[in-house]
This record gives sequence, structure tokens and C-alpha cells, in this order.
Amino acid sequence: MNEKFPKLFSGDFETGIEPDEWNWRQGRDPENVTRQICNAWKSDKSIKELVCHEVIGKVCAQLMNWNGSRLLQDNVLWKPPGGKTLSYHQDAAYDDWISPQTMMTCWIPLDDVSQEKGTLEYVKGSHLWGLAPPRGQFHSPDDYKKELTNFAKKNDKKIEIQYVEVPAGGVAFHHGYTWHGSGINTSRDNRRAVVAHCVPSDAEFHPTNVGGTARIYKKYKKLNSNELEESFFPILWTKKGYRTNV
Ligand SMILES: O=C(O)CCC(=O)C(=O)O
Repeated sequence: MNEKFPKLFSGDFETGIEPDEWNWRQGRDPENVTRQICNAWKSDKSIKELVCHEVIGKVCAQLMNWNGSRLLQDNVLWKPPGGKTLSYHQDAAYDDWISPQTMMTCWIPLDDVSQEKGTLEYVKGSHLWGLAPPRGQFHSPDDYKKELTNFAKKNDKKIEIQYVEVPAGGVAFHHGYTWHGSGINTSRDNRRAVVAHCVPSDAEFHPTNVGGTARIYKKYKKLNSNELEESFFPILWTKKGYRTNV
């Protein structure tokens, strides 16, 4: 999977289809930032096999007590040596265009990860803190904990951080309300990850909301229907045994 990263970020897409978001391009953007592609599954068959895996859908549904799971979006993240931060945020804050506004995320590092490599960090118990609107700079802020600190101060919350330190191919699941982010990669190694963001299989487009990432993803809304079309938001698993033939 790691061999796919340079190809994807240079625009060499196996299926000939460009991903929905491609935030870093070889030669155009600074070397020392975290590189991100969203919905690489449309561009690459191996990424599709991974992020559309039935087991990811099943675990997300079981953790959230849903009847099934659907892939809302994937991320391919590449934090090179010296790669900068990603701001603390709550994933579900970006999907107000989905009803219900919720999420469960499966994060899969492709390198051994530790605090010095700028691994993913969670605030323990923060999935119980409710949802705040997304704020501030997401990529490479100088103080990647600024939004979290502001929220915690205002709401009298105690911050206790858990670093995800697992071997390559490990996995972490987080609730859409969990505050999380990541620091600078101070090691000499790459820190790469593939992420599947899931919503309930019966989720729909919110009829009117256009916050968060709606500008990019609401273009997949059909006329006169709030249904999420499986070609763009595949169903990974349901209790009844249904799954989109991806
Ligand atoms: O890998 C990271 O640093 C951030 C990942 C993230 O924000 C997510 O999986 O929701």
C-alpha cells in the first residue's frame, strides 16, 4: 500500500479518476506538510479494497449501534519526516450536510507510529462533550491544540491525551465527536495512514445544511431526493447482509 503513495500524490491514478480532494501535489506544495487525498478509493483499486472492507463497516456499525455502515469518505495521509501538524477537530463537525450528523472512523497507520512520528492523538472521553462547529486552520497550524484548548476552557473540560502508538497495519477507531489531531513528525521516517470515515447505512443528505465539506460532497445529491447514492457512498455492511458491490 505504501508504494501507492508517491503515485497517487503525483497524479498517477490507476482508474483514471481524480479523487474528490487532492491537497498536496509534488513540485507545487511545500515538502514539510502533511499531504492529504480524500476519496482515493475512486482512483485506486487497492485503496478501495481496504477502505470498503466489510469488516471495517461491521465494526463501525457495532461500535455505534447502527444497523449498517456506509463509507462517507476516505483519507490518504502522508506525513513525511518534519511533516507539520493537523489541528485538533471533531470529524462529525464537518458533515452537517448528513442526517444524522454522526460518524465513526477507522484509522490505519501503514508505518509503526509513536508520539515522535506525529501519530494520531485523542482526547480521552471527548466523544461525550457534544459537537462544536469546525473552526480555524486545519492544515499545519502553529498551535495545533488551539481550538481544543479554547473549547475545553469555555466548557470547563479537562484534557487528557492518548497517543495512538501501534505497529504498521494496526488500527484505531474513533467516534465522530472525539477531539483528535496530530503533531509534527520529528523522526526520520514517513508516517502514512489510510482512513475510512463511516456513517449509518441509512443516513441521508441533510435537505438544507451546507456547512463543513458540503461544498465538495453535496454535488453528489440527486434532484428531488436526499438519498446517498451507493456509487459515491457505498454500503460496507448491514445487519441484513446487504453490501454495495464495489
Ligand atoms: O492522521 C492524522 O493525523 C489525522 C487523522 C484524522 O483526522 C482522522 O482520521 O479523522
